[in-house]
Amino acid sequence: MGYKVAIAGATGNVGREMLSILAERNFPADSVVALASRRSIGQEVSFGDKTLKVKALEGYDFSDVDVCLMSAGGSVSKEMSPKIGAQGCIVIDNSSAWRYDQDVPLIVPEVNPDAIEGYSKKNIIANPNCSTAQLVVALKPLHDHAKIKRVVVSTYQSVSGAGKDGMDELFQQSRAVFVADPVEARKFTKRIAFNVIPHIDVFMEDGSTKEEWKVMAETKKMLDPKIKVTCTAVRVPVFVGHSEAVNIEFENPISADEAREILREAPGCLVVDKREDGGYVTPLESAGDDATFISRIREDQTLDNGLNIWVVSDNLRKGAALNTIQIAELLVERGYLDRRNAA
Ligand code: 11C
Repeated sequence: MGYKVAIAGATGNVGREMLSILAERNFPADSVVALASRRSIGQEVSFGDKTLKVKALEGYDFSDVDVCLMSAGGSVSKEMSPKIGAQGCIVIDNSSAWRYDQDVPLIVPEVNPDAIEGYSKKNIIANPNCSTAQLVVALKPLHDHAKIKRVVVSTYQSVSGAGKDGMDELFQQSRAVFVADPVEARKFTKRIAFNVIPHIDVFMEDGSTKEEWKVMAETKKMLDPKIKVTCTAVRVPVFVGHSEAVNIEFENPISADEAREILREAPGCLVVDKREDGGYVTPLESAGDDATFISRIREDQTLDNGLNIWVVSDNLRKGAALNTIQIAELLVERGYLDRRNAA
């Protein structure tokens, strides 16, 4: 027997991706319901070769739903997830609303699968920020081998991280530049077409941005609270695929060759690292793929035990929808979706 799955926020970038990945991976679902805000009622979304009509999230009865994949934004999740969880349905939330709650596990299945056991405190599991997900997939196997002390990350984040409006703005501005129309910036603070913007999410008191803080806080929660992390997060005019230049300082020695071998064997990682023209992955090539690609692996001669790596992944997949569905698969594997049916 399969499960009943709800997708909340089914009309957004990530919700649509969730539907397509559920179908692609043959998730054992008997039925899938697409939910969104009232203004989307009646819209249609694709699920494999089927079309689903969107229903209202507000007021939906979750008492016979096994798992809700939530990508409806932080404030909706804050309000709705506890109510859904109280009906016995496990929520896997893609927003930042629950990630830092100590009673909510924050999970990347390749990194900290056992932490999922804590789901039952609130029946909520958090999915990390896209830039953290791909980072920890690459860091985990290296940390296991040589113990990471400090990480310095510079991100190059695509506009799809800011939703459909972000993608539309890059498209419209690029077009406007070519036809010499006035260029308007609405979603981003400055022009993103043919530019880069060192600002994602709100500013914090210490001058960093919330996106930079998230990378630090989430890496510590999932990987190791002792690791020091500092980040500069930058928006770039790329539609899909986040990239990261990562400098890592280790406690123990690790060579570039060892790191390459370790990463080749690591779950979720795909090493493309030829020291020649084009022998690395760019975000364009990562779009539509599940892997976290690692390139440009080299020793940092300015540190005793240091490496530089380049990490690229599709932010809508591993950074959001794919990771959420991998968490749902982990719930199935561990029998946690069967508990209610057994009760
Ligand atoms: C961006 N990383 O690229 C953000 C999007 O906390 O889930 C995801 C925000 C989050 O703008």
